[in-house]
Amino acid sequence: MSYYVTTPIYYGNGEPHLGHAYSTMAADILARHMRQRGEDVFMLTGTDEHGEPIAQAAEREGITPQELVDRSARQFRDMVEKVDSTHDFFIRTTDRGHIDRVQEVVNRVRENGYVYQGTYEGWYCPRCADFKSENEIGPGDTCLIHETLLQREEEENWFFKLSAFQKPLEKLYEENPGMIEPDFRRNEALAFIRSGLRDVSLSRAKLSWGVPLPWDPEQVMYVWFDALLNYFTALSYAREGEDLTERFWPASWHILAKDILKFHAVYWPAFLLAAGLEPPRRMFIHGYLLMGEKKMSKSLGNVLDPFEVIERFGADALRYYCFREVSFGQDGSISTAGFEARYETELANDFGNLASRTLAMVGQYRDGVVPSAEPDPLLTADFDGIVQRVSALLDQAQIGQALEEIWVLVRRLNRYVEECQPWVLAKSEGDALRLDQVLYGLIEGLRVVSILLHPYLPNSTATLLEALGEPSLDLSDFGSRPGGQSVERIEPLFPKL
Ligand code: ME8
Repeated sequence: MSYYVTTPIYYGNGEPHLGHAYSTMAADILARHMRQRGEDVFMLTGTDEHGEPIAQAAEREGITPQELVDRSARQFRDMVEKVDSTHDFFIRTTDRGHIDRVQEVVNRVRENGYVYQGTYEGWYCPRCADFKSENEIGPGDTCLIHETLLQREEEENWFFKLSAFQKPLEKLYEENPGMIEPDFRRNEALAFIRSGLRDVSLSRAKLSWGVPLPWDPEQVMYVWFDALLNYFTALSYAREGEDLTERFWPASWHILAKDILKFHAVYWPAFLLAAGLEPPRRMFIHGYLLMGEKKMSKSLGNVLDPFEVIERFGADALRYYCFREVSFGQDGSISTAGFEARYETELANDFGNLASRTLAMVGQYRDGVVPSAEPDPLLTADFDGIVQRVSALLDQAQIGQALEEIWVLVRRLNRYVEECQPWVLAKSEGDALRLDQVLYGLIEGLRVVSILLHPYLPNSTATLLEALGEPSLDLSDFGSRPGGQSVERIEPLFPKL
């Protein structure tokens, strides 16, 4: 099966912060898990590099927009690499391949009769890059999101007949209830659509930093259409000399936060339908990482720098913490104190110690060779169906719940050590077979959870699996590997801070 997962493309005038890292890590966890299942996976992340705010930021700095986005793309690329994202392509909307494909698609939309010329008059927020409807305007003609003054705009440009898609979109979401997750976001999107869709500008006349309309190069594409199309265009040029569209379109999942729900749930499928293309299968709308009560955002200046966090805790800890602390789909507060607490109690103690202790005991009592034994029925029962449960949850992009399922077993293995007290069994020859069984069960349990945890903790699980003599990342049931392997002791996986 082919599996295609995307993140939003991040604004090329911003600096990466943990909120951006969050979406990319989420998509990466899904991608890694699906690869473990042997699926044909493509993951996409990247930067959104056109539009007015970028042109303005460049002007303020006295550099060209291209220079600005080159710098920003470097920072984002660096960030996604630091969080150990295994994306298959990093798209930039200034890529020639993207621009060419956008022009092709917009031509199709026009040929299909969904484009006309008109006069736009209304309120516009350059920071949202969004034309505001009546219910989106705050007191004193301000943007409800940025609390800044809106601009009154009047210009001749090209319109997209969004109104023609009101019924088709209603039908699409009614017939595909799982298309937007969580469910309350689907309801929000449907309510917006049912309240009536008005046509929207497809182009801007006063801007030059964008994709020119093929039939009227004086105008550039409205940046949201240009940006949304990245999910589609990337497939056409990500691999030189190969078009992956047939293989991967429509996307399995778009991952994004609620701030851009409207664009993804309304404009995006409408535009695809207008071009005669298939809409995406599903989108998952996650919440915000908050600092205290506030959204972490560049304009509020309360951002956690992922580079600093990784420097201190490591990428694994960051990936783990974000999906453990915050329920995926909801808003949730994060803090340095919270990082420290989970790092110590869960990563260092629950998981790291379990691994060190188990390997040390096999070293001490069995010369470093995993004993062959019948799996302990107590553990077999607890592990029963875990691979299926985690897979089913990740099929629904339930990243936090899947992690919780796995962690229950990490805790179970810790209790098992306490219950069985291998150090007592080791004292009497008569308990040798039981000790074999206990050590086998611990190693086997560690192996199964490490494989399942791999998408979350790619580095530490790779170290551990190597020490366990397990070369494969394929999902595997408890008890399916017989003993006999040599195992090695390891340094603490999560050293004390
Ligand atoms: O909106 N918590 O780009 P952007 C969680 N270019 N996620 C967060 C977050 C937070 N505090 N802050 C940002 C754009 N994000 C457009 C997108 S897509 C075709 C174009 C994540 O740089 C989250 O995924 O403002 C959010 O939707 C995205 O970054 C917005 O990134």
